[in-house]
Amino acid sequence: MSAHRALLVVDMQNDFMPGGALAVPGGDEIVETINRLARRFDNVVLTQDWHCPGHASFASTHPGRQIYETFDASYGPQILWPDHCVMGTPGAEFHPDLDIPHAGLILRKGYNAVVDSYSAFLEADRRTRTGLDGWLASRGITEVVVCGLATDFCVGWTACDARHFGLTVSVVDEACRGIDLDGSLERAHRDMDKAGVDIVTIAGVVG
Ligand code: VGL
Ligand code: ZN
Repeated sequence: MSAHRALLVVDMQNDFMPGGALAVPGGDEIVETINRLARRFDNVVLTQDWHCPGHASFASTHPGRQIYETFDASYGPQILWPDHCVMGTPGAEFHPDLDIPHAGLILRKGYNAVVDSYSAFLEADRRTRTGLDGWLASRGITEVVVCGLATDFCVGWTACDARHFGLTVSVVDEACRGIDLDGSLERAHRDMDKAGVDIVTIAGVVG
């Protein structure tokens, strides 16, 4: 355990589990792994994808658009997703077996109707901060370990942005699962590598 280190558990929500609105293959397989991992951390942050109905990242919001198409949003390319993690719905709740009562912060993101936020640090406009950088800094945390869903979207963007804010960052690959849309998993690994994110095993993290 280290007081300067936090575990970021990304988007372990029902809609990203098999049978959910935006299912990530094997998403449910990592719940127990993450519960065990979290017991080794004093500082744990849970993130929660949290969209309003009619969110800009939903294909259903854009007449004539299809799911998984890329849409030219004001802030850049936006993949259009099935409606998912709508605030206050069961799909937005955490997996019922996620058991991390000592988590100190639940950070919601993506609640701005017109801007998505894969990253737990910066919204998709790449300017609006969620406040997580300040929360970590004010608690003296300089190192984050990232796990959860999905490797190639919210985990990858969160890990790269954590580097951008000067943190030491590792991603526990076996405690993540990806969506893999048009090569997105390979691209995420390339981006993380370039950003200086370490890909580690559980043994490598908890020793
Ligand atoms: C995510 C797509 C849309 C994720 C969230 O948690 O990786 N992916 N919203
Ligand atoms: Zn989302």
